[in-house]
Amino acid sequence: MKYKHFLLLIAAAVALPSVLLTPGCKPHNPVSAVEGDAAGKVYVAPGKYDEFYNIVSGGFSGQVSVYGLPSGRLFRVIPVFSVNPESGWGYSEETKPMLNTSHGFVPWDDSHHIALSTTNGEHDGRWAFVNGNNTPRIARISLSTFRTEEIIEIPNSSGNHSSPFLTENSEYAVAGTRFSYPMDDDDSNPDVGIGTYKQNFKGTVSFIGIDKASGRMGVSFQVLLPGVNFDLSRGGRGPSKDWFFFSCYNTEQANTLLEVNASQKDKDFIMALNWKKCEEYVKAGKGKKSKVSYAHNIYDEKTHSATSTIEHETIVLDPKELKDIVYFMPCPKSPHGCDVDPTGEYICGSGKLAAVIPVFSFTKIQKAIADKSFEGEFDGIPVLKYDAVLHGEVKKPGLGPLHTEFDGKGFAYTSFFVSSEIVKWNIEKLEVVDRVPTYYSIGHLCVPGGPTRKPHGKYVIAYNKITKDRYLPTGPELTQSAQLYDISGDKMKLLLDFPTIGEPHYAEAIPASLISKNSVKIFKIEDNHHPYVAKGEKEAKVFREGNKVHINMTSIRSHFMPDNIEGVKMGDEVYFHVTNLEQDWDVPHGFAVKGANNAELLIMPGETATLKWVPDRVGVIAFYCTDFCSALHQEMQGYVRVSPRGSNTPLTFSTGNKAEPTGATK
Ligand code: K7E
Ligand code: CUA
Repeated sequence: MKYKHFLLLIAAAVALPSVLLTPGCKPHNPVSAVEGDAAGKVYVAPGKYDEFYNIVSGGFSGQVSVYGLPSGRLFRVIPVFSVNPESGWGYSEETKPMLNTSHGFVPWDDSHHIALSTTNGEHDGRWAFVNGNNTPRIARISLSTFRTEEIIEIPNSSGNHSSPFLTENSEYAVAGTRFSYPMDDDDSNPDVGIGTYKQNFKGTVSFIGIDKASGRMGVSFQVLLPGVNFDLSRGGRGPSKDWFFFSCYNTEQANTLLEVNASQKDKDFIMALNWKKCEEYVKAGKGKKSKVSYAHNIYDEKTHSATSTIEHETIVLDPKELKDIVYFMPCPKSPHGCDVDPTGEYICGSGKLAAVIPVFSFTKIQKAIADKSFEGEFDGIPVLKYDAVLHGEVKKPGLGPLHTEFDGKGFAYTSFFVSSEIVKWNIEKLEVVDRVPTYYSIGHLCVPGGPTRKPHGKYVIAYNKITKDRYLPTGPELTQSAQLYDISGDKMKLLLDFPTIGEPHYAEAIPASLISKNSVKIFKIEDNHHPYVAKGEKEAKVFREGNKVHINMTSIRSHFMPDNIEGVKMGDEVYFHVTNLEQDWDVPHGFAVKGANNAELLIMPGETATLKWVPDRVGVIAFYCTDFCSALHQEMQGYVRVSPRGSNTPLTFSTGNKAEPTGATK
């Protein structure tokens, strides 16, 4: 809800009419808002499937959630930047390295934007990318396993907000600094006065290369920029595919009370950046090496384990020297969204405090650059003339525009936070053709395929910041809310409210047919190369390495092998490496041991996962399967005997031995 107070105060500061001070507070009658056969349009009968996956950022939850459309049913929460004890994400030994950073283990982040991979500007159903704002990172999620496969930290950055938007063929994901800061090229953040913003603070945008075959990411190059706030971005497409566009605010370069001091100028900027040219300059050796340190974390499906490597170098381009890579375009006022239409010709800026929506023309931008139609420079970067690059302005569209999506039929849909509505307008003619209220104060919105060359259309979904009276009250904290509108006709029609997890910011929706056919059902046990795997019960074993006790354990309906372990002593570190031997879809086993101060394990068929446990008392401790896997799930249990330090209880293990446990020790 961060914009609420911001906009309220700003509204006061710029003396907008006081009617604006209560965004979305006017109670609408929720019943009268829906008409006709709305229920029939969202009803997905039992046993039937939804038409779209809706992949939604979790905001301050740090995760990503997956819903079906049109039903709004929640299918999955994918752990990304935040630990998730439910599945052991960030707690199991295999996944801990995924949350490593140059600051050490960071168990949380703030994720705002989803980018689904595209080929030729169209959804290809391979990966979802999502940004971590706070400790700058980008994560890549596989859309066949719905798991996070890779997380890369962004060096020379603070507040990774304009991220992880993609180029047309997913060559790069971008990462722009929201918070500029004093930056030296040896990765130091020097100890200078905060008041020296104008002299010392810098921004960067980074291009994170994505390998076509594997999806592996790497920091390809960074562009050093003036100290302003980079907010949002979009890659060009079609004719503009070599370019990237970023909205910039705080061109006042204020370092305090930004709500007032960064709202002084009538126009800030949209930055146009030619990434193809940058690529050429990097190849020609025009970049400078910068010493940095950033974590690069990869989850390997073969070993079911992640590794984290700290990398030490990036290449930085300086547009003060390389004059033809970056241009600023004036954009009214404090722009947030910066969205490119499906043709790639039009770039829409959404000035949070602007009374118009400016639409820029890519053709005109190219001409203005060729003609050197500059009104001056900002910190060494040429500023193009507003009139020379403008296609036109949508007049009086609403209040507090944030984001724009497209339906591929020549219409744009812009979210308005302050006037709490979605406004549909004609891109060519710049005319408003329809508006609907949102309940309340919409942030992002999503048209399926909206940011691609070929939108799938059909719906627009609003992700609202304020829920108020929409659901049964649950104390001071209410669920966040999404709303589904039908856009198949001339007029938008509200169909459905559905609650969401965390604070959704951007989301994408993609036809289910592009993803469901590739969904992984099991991991093949013969392909499991985990160092502590037991590929069958005969391979189960317990062995000691100093004070570490490794238990290579198997689980299958409905027992563990072994289920009786003796010879663990106080002072030992116990590693339960549990392999789920099932080769059947949807038969996970869980694992929990009393007093474990981290999490459970939830192990998929064919997978191995490890829980570290340091016993804190002598005795016989139970462990059990946490996932109701079979009729005899309640029988799926075992015991570990913990003896005093220095005792001579031999290390033994067994399953099904009614007498004394026996078994080889290593
Ligand atoms: Cu508008 Cu972080 Cu994309 Cu949220 S941002 S609303
Ligand atoms: Cu295995 Cu319950």
